[in-house]
Amino acid sequence: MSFYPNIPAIRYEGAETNNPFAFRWYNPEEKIGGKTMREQLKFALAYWHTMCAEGSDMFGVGTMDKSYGGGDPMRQAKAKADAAFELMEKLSVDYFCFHDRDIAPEGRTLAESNERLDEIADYIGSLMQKSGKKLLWGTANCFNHPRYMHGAGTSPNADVFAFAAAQIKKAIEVTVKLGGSGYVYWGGREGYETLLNTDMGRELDNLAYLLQITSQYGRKIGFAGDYYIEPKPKEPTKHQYDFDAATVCGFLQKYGLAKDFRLNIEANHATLAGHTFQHELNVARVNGAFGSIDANQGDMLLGWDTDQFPTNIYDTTLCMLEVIRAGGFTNGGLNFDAKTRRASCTPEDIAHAFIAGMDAFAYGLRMAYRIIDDGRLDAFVADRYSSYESGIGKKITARSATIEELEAHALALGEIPTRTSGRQEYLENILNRIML
Ligand code: XLS
Ligand code: CA
Ligand code: CA
Repeated sequence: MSFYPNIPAIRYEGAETNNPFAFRWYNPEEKIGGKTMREQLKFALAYWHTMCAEGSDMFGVGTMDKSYGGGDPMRQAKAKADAAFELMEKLSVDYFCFHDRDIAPEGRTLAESNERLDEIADYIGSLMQKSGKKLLWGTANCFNHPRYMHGAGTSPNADVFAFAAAQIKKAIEVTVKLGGSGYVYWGGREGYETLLNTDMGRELDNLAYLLQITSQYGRKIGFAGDYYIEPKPKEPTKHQYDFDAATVCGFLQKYGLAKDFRLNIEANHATLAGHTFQHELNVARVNGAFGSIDANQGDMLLGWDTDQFPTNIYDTTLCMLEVIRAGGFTNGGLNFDAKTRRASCTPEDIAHAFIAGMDAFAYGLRMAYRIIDDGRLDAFVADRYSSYESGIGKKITARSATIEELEAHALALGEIPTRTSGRQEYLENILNRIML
């Protein structure tokens, strides 16, 4: 039985094709930079958006049918898994990501939820074996249920903290069982609305403790992949603790978690933090914390998390440039944490959304290598800092310059000789010339 009879298997047909159900830029087996595009890009399907979200918003109910034939919730969960694997196969998407509650419905008790999760995880495990699809990362949904209304690890209620720890323990077990290469902590409601009722110091200490004990447990049961924190500045809470990449790196260092955690950078969250996607990736990289990516885009005219499929080829190009400079993905990949618009309500819309996102990133990968091969941008930056390669600059670079030496050097300089241009517009021209 097919859940997507109108979606054909999507193949690469090249830039000239007019077939709306074909890739123009994503050619999975083509080698670029010594690796296949499939290996370089590691696309993943986000179970919650693609398989679960029905298009509801604050003003209206769902517009899409994601009931997979309906009936008992466990039957539906299995049908949903069948549908997910059919879709991944047709789209040539090799990985997927899920929250515990996306794949199996929550039960009346934690024990019942765990049993359901085990049953569906085993079912998904058998589909993975048959298809060769892999789990990029798992996570726990510790933000949807009303028990988490004041946070999970940052809840003022210790019982809620314990419940969250137990839920995450189970989600890590399932991730390990399915061979996941990552585990994500997105701080759903880990933040606050008003300091009138909030002890921020205690909440941050507790959050760090939750990460410590759950991540250590994962190592104990054999999790060898990466833990990621996914920064986001706001929504649902006004002040999310994991505001942006820089904030999270500081947090990880303060609590001794930097060795074990990397970042999962989401494009739309960068926008909400007032940063570019590239900035967030760069911050992760220079802190040795680059890990994985939630690939989507926001709308620059809207102040919320629209989670749109990415189509902006400048952003995908500059993103892939950062990924290459970080040495490429190891355990991470490009997860389409994105959904079709509420008014795009057919399965075919989902296919077009994935094709658009995959082609935009494949194009970005091609352009990123073109930029590197061209060499002008790298040469410009190297030249801009060349004063650090000789004389006093070399001593600064070697951290051997004394303050007295620097003073003597400065006194001898008189006026600093030239105003040098940063040549931004010249460089923007180069970027366009390489890309167009
Ligand atoms: C929400 C987040 C979330 C995480 C996983 O804005 O993007 O979906 O990626 O919990
Ligand atoms: Ca995300
Ligand atoms: Ca988002």
